Amino acid sequence: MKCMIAAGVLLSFSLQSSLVQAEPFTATYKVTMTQTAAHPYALGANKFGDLVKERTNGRIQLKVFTDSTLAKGEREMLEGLQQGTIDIYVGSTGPVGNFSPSMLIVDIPFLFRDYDHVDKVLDGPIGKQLLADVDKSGFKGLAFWENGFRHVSNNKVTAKTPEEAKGLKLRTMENKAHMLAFKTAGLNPTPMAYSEVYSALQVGVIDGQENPVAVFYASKLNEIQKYLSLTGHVYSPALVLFSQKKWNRIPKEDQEIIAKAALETAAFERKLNRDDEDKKLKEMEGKGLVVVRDVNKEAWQKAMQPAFDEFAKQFGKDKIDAIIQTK
Ligand code: EAX
Repeated sequence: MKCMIAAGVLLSFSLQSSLVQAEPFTATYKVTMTQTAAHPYALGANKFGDLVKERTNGRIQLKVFTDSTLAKGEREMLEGLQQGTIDIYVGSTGPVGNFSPSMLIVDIPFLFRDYDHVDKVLDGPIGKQLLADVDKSGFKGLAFWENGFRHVSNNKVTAKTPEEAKGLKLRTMENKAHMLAFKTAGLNPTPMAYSEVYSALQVGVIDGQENPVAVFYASKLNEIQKYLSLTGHVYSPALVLFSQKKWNRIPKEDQEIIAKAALETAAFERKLNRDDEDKKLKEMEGKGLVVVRDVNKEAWQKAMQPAFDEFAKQFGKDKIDAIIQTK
């Protein structure tokens, strides 16, 4: 009798546990970004979410929160990832070097020559290593997307040369490489969260800012900036990062689906960003923005060279050379 009861208990236990095991994993993750719904980040995140939803039969869904709604800036978003209060980050590498030091190397001015060079480095062994490094800082690095080549804008000068832009109070990201480069070039770099830039420009707390065309256009900075000078002084990669705390709770097969979808979306997001640049510039010119195309890039590069040399000391010239020599 006792034996039969024990067997019955055992049977119901094993039935229960097999029921628990059969329960499918479901989750909804929040994707956070400083950029607007019109920016390639958001369009990329929507596609990323569609792929994940489709490939998990709707078990895993992504919800996109644009315009800094979940945190005021990218640094705060990264802190949220570490704490597990924010799930997914789509943002620039700008502040990531403060958390994962090796990442700062990609933000050195005049390091990347063109988009082809960018793709070769970020999709090759160097990019893969940098992405793996962020996993030591509370993140799970999924993919490099794109923010773009950054250009200086302001209301005062055409900024064809750094001499002309001397003393300009320029908002930068919280990025040591950018701040040092602008300081070396004679400007007055002022780091600030992106969500504060529009109003700071409006009230004149800062004279200008620097960002890729896609950001400038999506945030309508042409409404409050007179000159956009195509300095292209630095390439700004974007990253898709998951909170490691959240990531570790996802079953392995689902992790693979998510990682693959983020990586696949990279080509789509980068293409969107690149294809529309000219069109966006022309449209803003039509509305009165002065796009300064004849910038003296050599003068900007020369003025930032001492900062470049400083980075060579910091990172090791061999690491910088490995990027430059990637063909
Ligand atoms: O990630 O803060 C910035 O200027 C960045 O370019 C932007 O947030 C995109």
